[in-house]
Amino acid sequence: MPPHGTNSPCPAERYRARRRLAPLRRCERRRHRRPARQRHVLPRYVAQLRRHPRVPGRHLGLGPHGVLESHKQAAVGDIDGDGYDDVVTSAWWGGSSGDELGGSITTYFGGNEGIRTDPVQTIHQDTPGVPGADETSDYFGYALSLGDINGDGLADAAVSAHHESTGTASLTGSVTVFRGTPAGLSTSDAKTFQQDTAGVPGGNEDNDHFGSSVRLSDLNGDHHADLSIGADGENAGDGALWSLRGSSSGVTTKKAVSFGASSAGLSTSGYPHFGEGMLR
Ligand SMILES: [Ca+2]
Ligand SMILES: [Ca+2]
Ligand SMILES: [Ca+2]
Ligand SMILES: [Ca+2]
Repeated sequence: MPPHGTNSPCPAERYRARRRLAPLRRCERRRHRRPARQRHVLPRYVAQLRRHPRVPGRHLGLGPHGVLESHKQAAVGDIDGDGYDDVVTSAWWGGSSGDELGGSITTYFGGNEGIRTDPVQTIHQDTPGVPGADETSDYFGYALSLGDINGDGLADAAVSAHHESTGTASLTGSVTVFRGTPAGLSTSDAKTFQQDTAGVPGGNEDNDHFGSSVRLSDLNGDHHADLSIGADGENAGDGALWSLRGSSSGVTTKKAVSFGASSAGLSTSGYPHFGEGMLR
């Protein structure tokens, strides 16, 4: 039998011949034989990809070998409000470029052709406006979340440095909040929260690891993302969670609450590390 797709009758033609129906017109034969031609569509498309780099995922976005600098943490949200989700990654072990000691986060904007692999900005604790200082093993970016805290439609960011030491409290931890703007995450009005921050329950102690997990989500339905913070080292490894409310002026400590493993009904024998992780 000659190969299908040349002059051999297609199934529709054979059916009509058996039923003694009028033969297909030329355009109808062409349409019915299309499945045979489609066998060449994929190789042709691949060839076009090789010839023309200006395709989604290549010219502006991720190509087959495109890699965003990251380790463990990444968050997605529309930071600049253009309708395309953006990506923030973290390199909390010591920075993506090697010149940050305590970790950094990097923002990549999305567009109609995918995520742009050229970074918009990299932020660490020595970036002007960011509270604190860039020190070895702060683990800035260890936990990361995006959500619209102030309700302006632009995603804001919560970033923890859960090994931050403050005063005499070693590895007590902190969480910094950045406002989303059309130019990226604003550092001029960044705010850092710790257990010693006025209005936050608890106090800074060694090995609290405040910020072992963070999550921005609207818990009370007022269209402002609220900030949940875990501290897996609280009370010698029992762990605890904090909830700080979002508002039009950002995260507020008004009505902030915290609860530990025992108040959640969990056994505190051993080291439960309540708040070590958080559902995304
Ligand atoms: Ca965007
Ligand atoms: Ca620091
Ligand atoms: Ca916002
Ligand atoms: Ca809320």
